[in-house]
Amino acid sequence: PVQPTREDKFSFGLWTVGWQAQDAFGSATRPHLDPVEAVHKLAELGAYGITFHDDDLVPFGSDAQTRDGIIAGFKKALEETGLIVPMVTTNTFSHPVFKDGAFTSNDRSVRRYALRKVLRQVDLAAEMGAKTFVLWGGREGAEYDAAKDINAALDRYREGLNLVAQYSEDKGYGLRFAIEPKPNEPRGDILLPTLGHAIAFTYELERPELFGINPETGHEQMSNLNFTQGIAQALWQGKLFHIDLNGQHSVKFDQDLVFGHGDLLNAFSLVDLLEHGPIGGGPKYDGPRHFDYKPSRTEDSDGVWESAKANMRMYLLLKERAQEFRADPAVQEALRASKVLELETPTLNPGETYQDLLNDKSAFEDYDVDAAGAQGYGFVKLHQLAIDHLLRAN
Ligand code: GLT
Ligand code: MN
Ligand code: MN
Ligand code: MN
Repeated sequence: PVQPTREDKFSFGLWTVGWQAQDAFGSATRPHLDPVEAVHKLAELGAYGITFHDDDLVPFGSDAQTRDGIIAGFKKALEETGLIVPMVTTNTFSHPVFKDGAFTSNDRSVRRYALRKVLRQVDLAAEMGAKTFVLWGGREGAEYDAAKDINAALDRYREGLNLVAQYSEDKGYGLRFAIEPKPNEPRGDILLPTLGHAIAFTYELERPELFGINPETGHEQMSNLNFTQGIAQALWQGKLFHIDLNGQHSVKFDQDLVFGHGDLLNAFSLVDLLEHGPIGGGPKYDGPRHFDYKPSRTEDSDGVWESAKANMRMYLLLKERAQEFRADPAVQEALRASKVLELETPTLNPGETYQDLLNDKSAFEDYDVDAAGAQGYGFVKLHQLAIDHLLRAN
């Protein structure tokens, strides 16, 4: 049962398994990974998809002939393995030209260059059959308050995203765009730092229905937020277009650990939500289970593939535990006792008005607030049942 299959919809960024482990303090510890080899290896391990930035596949600055050759070789590997490309994205953060941002650089010529780079990748997304286009604005931000006019930067961010969506629509590509939030790193502060900021921003765009989000576990946890709760809200708002799964231990640098190797309890509730939807019913996520992690710098290439496997294994193990949790009669009983399912019932009766509510003495004048205040909700018992399932202690 913990053997991944295509139906599990597991996908990996080329930049994840391909990361050579250069960090701010040290150089690469692993050799370059050929994208063609990555395709074959991921297919062998049971993934169904691979995603990439333009520069992950075709080195920055390659000439047209080199680019065409690499893309053709990559496509051939996809055909041979049946792996698909559900999502692509653009690197608008590595080259020094982007050091003050891409769509929101103070330098207008940089913004125009960034738009051209993204439009070229939109074409490739369509060519590869991708459905989702991710935009992580890692350099859109500042270290110094006086250095960035946030009002103008948000105007330019909006201008850029509107243009990209217009282009895709005019070409008939049918892409959906997913903004990926992150609070900081590499910039001191990044624009659209949390999923809440990003969702709100999509409603300021010309075509809000084309824009959703691609939240990453660790990025929300870097802000000390509850990832499962954020995902539940994104689903509720119809904005969960894609997801980046990984592991993080609370508030520190972006760890990009294997999924579940950080906050395990939150990973359990997340898988339960993704697989089963809200406990009382509601919108479910049907997209790729995309891992955006970094194989630790200590690992050699065997360790890279072990860690790729670990992501899928963690997800499937948590899925099993969550299935048992939902099916357990003791859990059903605890949910009832905790009134969790009572939250589905609207607060007013059908057709009831505020006047009816004002006339209802049982709701206020005769209401026994002391009795209601004294009741226990039994949440700890419910939570312990979840942990018992997680630890297989039932
Ligand atoms: C970069 C970032 C990730 C994003 C990638 C998409 S790039 O690796 O750290 O979180 O998902 O641009
Ligand atoms: Mn990510
Ligand atoms: Mn990250
Ligand atoms: Mn990352």
